[in-house]
Amino acid sequence: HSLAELDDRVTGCRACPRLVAWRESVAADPRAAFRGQDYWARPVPGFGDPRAAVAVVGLAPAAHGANRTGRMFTGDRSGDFLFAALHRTGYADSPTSTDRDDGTTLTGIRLTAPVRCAPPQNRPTPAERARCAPYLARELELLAPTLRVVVTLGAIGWNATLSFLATSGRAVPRPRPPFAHGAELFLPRDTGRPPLTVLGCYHVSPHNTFTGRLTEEMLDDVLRRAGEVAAT
Ligand code: DU
Repeated sequence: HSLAELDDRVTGCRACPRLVAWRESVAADPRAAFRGQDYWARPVPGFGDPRAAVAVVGLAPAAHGANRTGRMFTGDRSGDFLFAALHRTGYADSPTSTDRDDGTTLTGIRLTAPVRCAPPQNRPTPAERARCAPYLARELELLAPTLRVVVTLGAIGWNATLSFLATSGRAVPRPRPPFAHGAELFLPRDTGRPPLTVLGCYHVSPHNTFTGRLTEEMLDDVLRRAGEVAAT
């Protein structure tokens, strides 16, 4: 099936009782600034170009961010930092993404995550991650004809991506290379599949961006590197 069909399946998922309860309880108790808004309160599908050469794999929706707006990396400070960078580096036609109907589009890149529901304390359990993993796997398979680079934001995205690639028969080294900012894992062409590069980048959360652990320049460099690799 298609990405649109996958998005529909993701959006209707109720597989994890704890996450269903959490995403709905957050919606029932909106932040003061968002009072009166209808929270999305459902799993969040990927967003962006269905023929992307680059995928960005984050962690999970934020309770008052993507769980509110229904679009990946939209409605919180992590997303603001990422979309500004996507605009500076030419992937986004707008420096902001505020809600799922704002008309913002991405070219050459698609944003996704290994977990689609906002988890309590931003911490999905291993069982929740395992139940959600097939959605990322299917999304990356559907993107495979055009995909050349996966930018992983943080160790969870890195590990989820490497797990998928190893399971799908790609030559992921053992032991697995650990996540690091600036890490690059190159997987050569095999059995007709084009080469694929995985890039590690610190997550765009305020925890990293407010402290200067991840600067605008560092993120722009990773996104430009992704474009450069995708073009080779
Ligand atoms: O309706 P649609 O053309 O399938 O687009 C759905 C959604 O994806 C829309 O909000 C724009 C976004 N999108 C994008 O960002 N880049 C593309 O190349 C195509 C669609």
